[in-house]
Parts: sequence; C-alpha cells; structure tokens
Amino acid sequence: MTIDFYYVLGSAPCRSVLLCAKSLGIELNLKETNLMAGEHLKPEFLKLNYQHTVPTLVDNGFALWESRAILSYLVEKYGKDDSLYPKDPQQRARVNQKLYFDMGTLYQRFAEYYYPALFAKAPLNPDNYKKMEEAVGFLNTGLEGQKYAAGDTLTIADLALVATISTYDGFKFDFSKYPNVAKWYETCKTTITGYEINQKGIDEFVDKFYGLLPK
Ligand SMILES: N[C@@H](CCC(=O)N[C@@H](CS)C(=O)NCC(=O)O)C(=O)O
Repeated sequence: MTIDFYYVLGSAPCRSVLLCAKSLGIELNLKETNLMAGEHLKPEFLKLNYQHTVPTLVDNGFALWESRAILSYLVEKYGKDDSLYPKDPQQRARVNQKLYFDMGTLYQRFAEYYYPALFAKAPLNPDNYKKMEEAVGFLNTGLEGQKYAAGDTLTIADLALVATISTYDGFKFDFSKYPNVAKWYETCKTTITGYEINQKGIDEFVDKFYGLLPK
C-alpha cells in the first residue's frame, strides 16, 4: 500500500494532514511540491488534481484534495477507532462545524488580510485585521469550558484549527485577549502526536514570507 502525499511543509492545510498521519501512525510517501517552480501546474499533477492545489493525497490510485476532506478520509479509512472523527451524528456535526469555520472564516480571514500584501504588494487593510480578531474571538467563545475544539477529546477539528492558529502565531498575533485559545493552543502543542512537524512548517512559512510584509 502506498499513499503518496503532495505537499509544501509551510502550507497550513498540508500541515494538518501531516499531523493527522502522525496521530494515526500512517506512513505517507512524501512528495514535496515546488509551487514556485510550477510543479503543481505540470500535466502529470493536473491529471491527479485539476484544481492544482496541495495538499493532494493519492491512496493506491485514489486522488483526493481539500485538506479537511483528506483528514476525514484518513480517519475513516485508517483510524483504529472513531475518536478523531466521531461517528455519533451530533459529535460529528460539532467537528464538521469547526472544520467549516476553520476553512470559511478563520483561515479565510488570515488570507484576506495578509495575501494581498504578500502576493500583490497591496497595503494591509486594518478592517481585515479586525475580522481576524473577531474570528479568534469566535474560537475563544466556542472553547469556553472544553479542552478541545469540538469537546473534551482531540479531533481532526483541532488538527485543522491548530495549523491555522499557529500560522496566526507565526505572524505575531497577540492571543493575550483570548485566554481559551491560548490555553487550547498550548494543550494542542503538548498533546498532538508529532506536533514538531507543524512547528517546522510554520518556521519555514515565516522565514519565507514574514519579511515580505510592508514595513
Ligand atoms: N482549501 C484548500 C486550500 C489549498 C490551497 O489553496 N493550497 C495552496 C497552498 S497553501 C495551493 O496549492 N496553491 C496553489 C494553487 O492554488 O495553484 C485545502 O484546505 O486543501
């Protein structure tokens, strides 16, 4: 059995999948993909993923992209139990809610604030920073009275969210006004199997991009 994994270590969605593989004890056949060199636009990659994004997983011929879909697939296919992605409909709904929040709000707002400056030399828009703060505030409220994002046990929602929150952290977001997020982030760092891989990716992302921000 070979599971090919096309990825960039600095990318948040790729890091969440790497964490999931560590938690499940699955070995991925790592295929680092150089986006700057356009490797994701080559015909052989487009045959796997016409949307040309990383992460892309190819499990014995089955190609899948969209990191959160990959996370749930890996747990359903390879998890020894359902703890990372509970089968109970309401527990699963809570996990899905956080995954959609991560994709559509938390990560999206980071991208809306920073990407125009990083990739199009546009000025930073303070209104969009407020939106990022609001999103972290939502996460903070949701974490009240619980250890992890979707309840008291670690799920794939935490893996996706910690990849995003650590990206905020790499770009020096101040979590002091969000104590539940700060506490949960520390819990994630110490309880997620193989967390170091996420840190390594963040360091790479920050090294490459933080210096490009307008002064
Ligand atoms: N929602 C997607 C986002 C994937 C994504 O946009 N990946 C970026 C790298 S972080 C990429 O591959 N960009 C190249 C492109 O879109 O051509 C996911 O979670 O997998």
